[in-house]
Order: sequence, then C-alpha cells, then structure tokens
Amino acid sequence: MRWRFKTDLTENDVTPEEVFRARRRFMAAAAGAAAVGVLAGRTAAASRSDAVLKDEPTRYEDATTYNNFYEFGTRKSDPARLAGQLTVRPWTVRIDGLVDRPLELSLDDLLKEMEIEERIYRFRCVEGWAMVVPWNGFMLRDLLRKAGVRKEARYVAFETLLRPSEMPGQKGRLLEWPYREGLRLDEAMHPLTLMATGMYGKPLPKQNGAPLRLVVPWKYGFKSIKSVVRITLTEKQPPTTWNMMAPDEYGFYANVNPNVDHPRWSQATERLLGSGLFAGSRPTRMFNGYDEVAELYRGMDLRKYF
Ligand SMILES: Nc1nc2c(c(=O)[nH]1)N[C@H]1C(S)=C(S)[C@@H](COP(=O)(O)O)O[C@H]1N2
Ligand SMILES: [Mo]
Repeated sequence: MRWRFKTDLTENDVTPEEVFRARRRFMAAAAGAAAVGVLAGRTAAASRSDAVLKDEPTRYEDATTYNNFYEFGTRKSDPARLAGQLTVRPWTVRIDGLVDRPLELSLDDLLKEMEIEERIYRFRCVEGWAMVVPWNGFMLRDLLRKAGVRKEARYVAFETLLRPSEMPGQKGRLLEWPYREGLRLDEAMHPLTLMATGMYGKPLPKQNGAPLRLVVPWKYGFKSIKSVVRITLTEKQPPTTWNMMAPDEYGFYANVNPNVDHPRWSQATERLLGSGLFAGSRPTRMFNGYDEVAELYRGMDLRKYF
C-alpha cells in the first residue's frame, strides 16, 4: 500500500489495488459500463489528478453508506436507507439564465451526448471526513458550452430536485428547499469540475446524488450538490443553501483550507473514511491538494472569502 500520509489504516481498510485495477478493466469491458458511458481511455486531466493523489479508493461500501443528503435526513445512515424511493428516470436537467441556447435535456440524452470519463478525486466534507472516489462523469464546462455562455454571465447556480413526496427531509424546514449551490464562472469552467453520473464504474447510487451531481474536488463537500435538475447562469452571486442558513460557518467559496477554521472546529486535519470507522487523522491540504486551482484565487483574501 502506498500512503502519502501516515495513517492507522491497515490493508483491510481499503480496496486492494489489484481488485481495483481488475474492477477498472472489467468496467471498461462490461455492458453495464456502456450504460454509464465509461470510456476506456483516460484524459490528461484525469492522469494529472491521479498524480496529485496516491491514495487508494475508499471502499464502495463505505462511500455509499456514510453520506450527507439532508433531503433524506440528517444522520449519515439515512440516505442509504431512504433514498431508494427517489425516482431518477425520467429525469430532466434544465440549463437556463444567461445562455444563448437554453436547454432541457433528459438524462439519457445527456449520457449519449457528453464524453464520460473516470476521475479519481479526493473528497472532503467540512465536518472533517475525507474519502477517495473514482467518479464517472463529464466536465461541466462541456455542458455549459453546449448552451453557450453569454458574456454577462459571471456565476453558475445549481438546484436539486424539489419533491417532498419522495424526499422526506423536504417536509421539514431544516434547510430552505430546494438545496442550492453556486460557483463562480471560472470555477465552473475549470477542467477539474465534474458532473458525475456514476461512481466506481456503476451508475451513481441514489444516496450519492443520482442521477447527476456536481463534484468540485478542491471545495468542501457541501458545494458538490446532488440530484441536480437546474443549472442557471447568472450575473450576480447566487444564494447557496448552507451560506443562507449559517453565513458565519459556510462561505460561498468553501475552498478546502487548513488555515481557516470552521468557527466550531479546526480544519487543520482530516480523517479518511474506512471500514465504517475513522482512521487516524492527517493534515488537511490547501485546496485539498489540487494546487492547480490556486491561480483562480490569486490576490483574494481567503479568510474574508472563505
Ligand atoms: N442536494 C444535496 N446535495 C448535497 C448535500 C445535501 O444535503 N443535499 N450534502 C452535501 C454535503 S455536506 C456533502 S459532504 C456531500 C456528500 O456527498 P457523498 O454522500 O456522496 O459523500 O454532498 C453534498 N451535496
Ligand atoms: Mo459536507
């Protein structure tokens, strides 16, 4: 096992590399993989993120049973238990706002039209747990370009499905529904920014945000909005769920940053998810280790814009 950081993890806590490689070979060949649209070839961007990251993927079983998806409850075990009732076909995604060609695409058309690739990303929740996930998806920028981004557009807003009949958490007022997130346009157009349609070579599990979720690997997990139905290009910074609810605790940017603590806990360390238990902690890395995004924030005070 190659670990970049000293941890308490043992061989048993992670998927052995041979198994993962074998699975990847299987993935490229399997008919199921065609449905997810996995390509055997890997892009330059994907190999670059692999170079950043030498951790082994988190076990599928852990990544799909320890989740945040407040539409299904606040306990980590709620989404795996309750998300099964969500209908994810048919599913329509709307791209509107400051675009030349507003689009309404079915998920199946999206899967046909977009180039699906695999990206192994580090992922970190603001609460301090981290994992490593092989996502399948396409670059958000390819979708935005399809719609034609108008020059006045400066931000991208995202919305999750609003369907209290299938999302029991939406019957309460814990958050303002639908869940909303946003990115600055340059963040949204960055090649690392992914719309995921699958995980580990399989269709995205419902608890992880089926059928389509955002993945922004250098930001805290809450930015990676699940079960997206609408993407809107805007001129003004859009309101975002956690920022509306507790602006002192959750900023709009939410870049992973060991030097800026959450008011109620430190962000200096993180713990990898494994075996349903937490392994030993290790230092948090600036931008979650994705150094190439630093240029997006040059000259910005990241304490002020946290
Ligand atoms: N719609 C929606 N998206 C969401 C959330 C949520 O509650 N609702 N939780 C966020 C948080 S806090 C995290 S850490 C990640 C968790 O993603 P995962 O369950 O796939 O690990 O989803 C994010 N996306
Ligand atoms: Mo999170």
